Amino acid sequence: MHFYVLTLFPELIQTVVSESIIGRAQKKGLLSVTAVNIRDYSEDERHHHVDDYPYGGGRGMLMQASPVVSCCRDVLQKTGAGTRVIYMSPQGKTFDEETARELSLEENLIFLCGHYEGIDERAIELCVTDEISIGDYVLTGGELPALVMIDAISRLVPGVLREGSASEESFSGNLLEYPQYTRPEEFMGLRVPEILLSGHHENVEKWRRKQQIKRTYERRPELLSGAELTKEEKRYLAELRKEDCE
Ligand code: 4HQ
Repeated sequence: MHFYVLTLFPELIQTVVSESIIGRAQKKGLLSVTAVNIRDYSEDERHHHVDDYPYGGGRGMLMQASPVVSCCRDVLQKTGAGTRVIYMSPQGKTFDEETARELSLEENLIFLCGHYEGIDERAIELCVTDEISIGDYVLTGGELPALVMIDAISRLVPGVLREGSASEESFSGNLLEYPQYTRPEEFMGLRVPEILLSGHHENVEKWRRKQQIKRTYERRPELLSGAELTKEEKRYLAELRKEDCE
């Protein structure tokens, strides 16, 4: 899997990657992250400017279409014309685990990161295949969202995590995680649930599933419609709902 990040802040990308599990995966040869400096494609040979004032007025500066499109085409020449180009923007579809899974099947991905007030719409029209948001809030640049996506996608690439840990966690299966405990058995008067000390593996698994269902019901009930529950688990959920009505 090869990620290309088109940005005005290439060092920010490289620093985060080198300090994380993604960097370790890169060393193992499982993936690569290449930051491409849009400024290197500036038409302004004197000052390497890549931004200008918006037509029609308004606050701030916009990234110009030309350096963005040149930069993007340069990368597409390497990766192939069919490569998906993702523009990070609050106007996009909200990123989730399903999208991460789908994108993890691609050989190459290009992330376009805007700064200032955004990018000239024509560059988006000409280059972008997917517009994606990481959530309903406004950031100063697309770099952190691109890194969030790269992190979520990378952990799904075989070999990046140890076997099994990517599939069992929150959102695979549409249930939240169960609570976890490590030593000591008692901390500030709070004991580890007795069942976890019992050594009875089957009962532990049942307890954990119930905890997942309870948490999801309490905190993110809208996820439950996408969860696959056994007959017994459905009965437990019905019990929780009934208790709530009382
Ligand atoms: N941006 N999810 C970059 C975001 C954002 C988000 C605002 C994108 C500023 C320049 N991107 N522009 N939320 O807030 O992806």
